[in-house]
Amino acid sequence: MDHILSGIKPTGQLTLGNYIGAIRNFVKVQKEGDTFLFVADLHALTLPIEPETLKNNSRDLVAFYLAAGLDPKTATIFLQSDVPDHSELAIILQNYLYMGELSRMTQFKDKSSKMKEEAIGLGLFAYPVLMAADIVIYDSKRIPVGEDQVQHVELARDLVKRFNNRYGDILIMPKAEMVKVGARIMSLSDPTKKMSKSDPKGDIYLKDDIKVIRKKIMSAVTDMLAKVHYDPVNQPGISNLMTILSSLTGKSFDEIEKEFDGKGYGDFKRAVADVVCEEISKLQARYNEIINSGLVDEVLAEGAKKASVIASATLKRVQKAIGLYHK
Ligand code: ATP
Ligand code: LTN
Repeated sequence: MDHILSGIKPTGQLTLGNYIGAIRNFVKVQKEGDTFLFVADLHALTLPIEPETLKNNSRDLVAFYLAAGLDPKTATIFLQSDVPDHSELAIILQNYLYMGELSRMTQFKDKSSKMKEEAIGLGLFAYPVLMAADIVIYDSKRIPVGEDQVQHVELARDLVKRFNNRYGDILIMPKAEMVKVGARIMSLSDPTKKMSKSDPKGDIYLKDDIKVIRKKIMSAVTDMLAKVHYDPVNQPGISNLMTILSSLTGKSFDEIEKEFDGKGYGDFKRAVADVVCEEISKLQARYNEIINSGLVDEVLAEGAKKASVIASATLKRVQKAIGLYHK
């Protein structure tokens, strides 16, 4: 069975983008292989975060994984920091990724461009090294992610090629996969920018009050063209709402265009709001049952045990291959 792996960093409140681009897809694919889903808490440290916030976000993320339908009997759910082998492997792998390629990563450029040089941590720069370690340590073949993370998976592929050329067939080649519709949900207030949890403008949070969500959708930025039509260049706002609607209902863009032919944006936005609010209400109801039930800690303890078995075997294999004595 193929190994499937992904993670989300607990940097903030989960957004509708995280849900559509990542979590819902995890739920869909979990039965198609041996699935490993983790909370990338070490990655969350790459930008300043309060200890309490990190803790709460991590717990929340697991509760949302479960609320969305991830089954701990099917998928191994754990905290990255509970399996220290990731970090040990990253220390080794950092020697096979280079400054030039790391500095070309879009995420690094985006995040560091807003910072003073003196404040850019090494962890932010080396982010893809740890991410590559996360991936290869489970012999993962399929990596379901949103569009913004594909570049990091591509870099992990370069690393595997480089490493295997030097040492033989030691690491498994991973491949990123994205949902067909919704791999890049845009901000509702600026539909040329990605919706992301560290940028509160135009986000829909999974924990938002349902009334607030409705309001946000009803006031989403659109255009003057008065036509529900999929055209991300000229109608980015409408196209983004169509993407959200299509991904949650399974309706094609054609069907949506026909359904709203001759209708105003108000009607269209109401329809989008109805669907999003229904989906998130259900999610919140399950989340509320889970968050204080003790289930999160049970799942994490079990998950770390299962993950460690595979992680330590891969780490040994790598250590041996590169000539670490005594391994
Ligand atoms: P941050 O703002 O802290 O960088 P983020 O909201 O971009 O965080 P990540 O933790 O980087 O989220 O991503 C978790 C997963 O969700 C990844 O697979 C990522 O590609 C996906 N994802 C994030 N934002 C979106 C989006 N707007 N549309 C679709 N998928 C997304
Ligand atoms: N960088 C990812 C989180 C992440 C990840 C991974 C995803 C860390 N390690 C390994 C897939 C595979 C993000 O969502 N920002």
